[in-house]
Amino acid sequence: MDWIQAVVLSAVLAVSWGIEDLSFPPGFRFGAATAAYQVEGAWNEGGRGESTWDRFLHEDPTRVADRSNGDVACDSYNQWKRDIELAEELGLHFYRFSISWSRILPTGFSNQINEEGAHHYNNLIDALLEKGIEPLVTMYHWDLPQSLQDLGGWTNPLIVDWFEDYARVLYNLYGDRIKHWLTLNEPITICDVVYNTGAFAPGLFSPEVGAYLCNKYVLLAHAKAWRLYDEEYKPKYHGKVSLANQLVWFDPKTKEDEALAELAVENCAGRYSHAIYSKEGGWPPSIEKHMQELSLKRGYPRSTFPSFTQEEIELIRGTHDYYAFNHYTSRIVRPAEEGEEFSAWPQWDAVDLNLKIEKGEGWAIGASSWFFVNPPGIRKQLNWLKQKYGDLEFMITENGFATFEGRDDQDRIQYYRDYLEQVLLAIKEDGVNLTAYTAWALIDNFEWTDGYSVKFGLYEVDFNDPERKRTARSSAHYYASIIKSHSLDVPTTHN
Ligand code: PSG
Repeated sequence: MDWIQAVVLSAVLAVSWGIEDLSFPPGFRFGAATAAYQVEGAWNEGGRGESTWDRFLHEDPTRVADRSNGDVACDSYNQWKRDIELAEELGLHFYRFSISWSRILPTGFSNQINEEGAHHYNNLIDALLEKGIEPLVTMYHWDLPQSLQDLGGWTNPLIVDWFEDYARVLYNLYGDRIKHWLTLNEPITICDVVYNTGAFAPGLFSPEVGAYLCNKYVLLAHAKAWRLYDEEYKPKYHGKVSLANQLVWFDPKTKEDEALAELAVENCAGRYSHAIYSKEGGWPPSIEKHMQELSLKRGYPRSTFPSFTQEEIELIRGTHDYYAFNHYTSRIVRPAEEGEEFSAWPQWDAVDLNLKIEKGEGWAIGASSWFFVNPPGIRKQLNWLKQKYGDLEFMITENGFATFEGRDDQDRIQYYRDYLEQVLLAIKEDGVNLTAYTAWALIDNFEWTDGYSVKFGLYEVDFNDPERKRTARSSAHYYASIIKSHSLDVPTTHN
């Protein structure tokens, strides 16, 4: 065959079977993640204040499937050295963890810094750096100080300032050593999951008002924390600050459903991206219009979906140094049929969108009720973001698979392989500037309302053992071999 045929053939092969060169670009980085409430335990040790998740689960244990809570969790507050050993074993370039707000500021406010808590994260950060592992810090992964919740939490506009004060404390304590910050983990969970269902702490149900107030204040809180860093800390520390969005991908069921699927993507991704990353700022116009009309239809005399002032639009616009997102799953979108209940993500806004989301045919499922496997979704999501917001630096800050018990987790290996292949395609075929990938999670942990029954860890944790012994799963060996060879061209048989 001549060279033209050879080029055509290799292009066809690349498209139909993935790519031949399975190596990651030089400089591409691999990490793994956890979050404070899910792993630390020690809920009342070392001067830590009460958080919303403590209160929520102490008040009513039936809120979690197995009636468990994060009081002890993986005991990582005491066993952080062991966690770092695991990170080292995997060969991680970075470890993403979150800081417990009430461990640093027991009153929620920065009038009083808990030295013991501050010391804990100093130890963790220094020990990681000693091993050459970058600490990537999430400032807020859902464990709000209860004291601030008592004042209205994310529906009180003053939280924008409280969060900025907390961010300042963190920048002062750790800014000299942290190069990547995430202000907030998953605004969609902080606001929409919380107020649409009441299933997450603080257990309030206010989908038509509370969720929307929260939508606005999380964006302002992020923006203020970003600007504070940009003005006062970036000149000396040169770090980067972003937030981690949770993005579910939506595919249209048929060609006719494309506009509907686009609306679903905008409702999930655009809701917390447009204000920050788009050129014009503010809410995505299609979503703002829909929400305002919806409020009036619901009988409110004015829209319950808060608009932004021009000043607020300017405050939020451009507050990013990279685009970070967590991605696990996809949905198929079609119009709801006569008499059929609507569904969306976030759920509450499905009303009037005439929209139904469901599992795609042939998609595998994970151990969590929401977990549908569709690897091409991650590539489409990256392309959508690039097309919408430009050629940004992207980082995947969570991706991983939910299983039940078992150490030889071939299904998790398959998930990582297939999603990482799509990641490679996005980088190599589509030219997406993706610089990092994070596995959720380093270790099994408290999986919110699923408790300890659903496992995400590369390492198994024995929750019956007072020492919370950690043991590598097959997927840990697999992930380590990918990192070591900097390529997906490694055997998937590991045990
Ligand atoms: C992520 C994605 C969905 C639901 C929940 C999450 N989804 O697509 O429907 S939560 C997210 C979180 C972390 C969790 C992890 C696994 O940041 O704390 O443990 O993913 O659920």
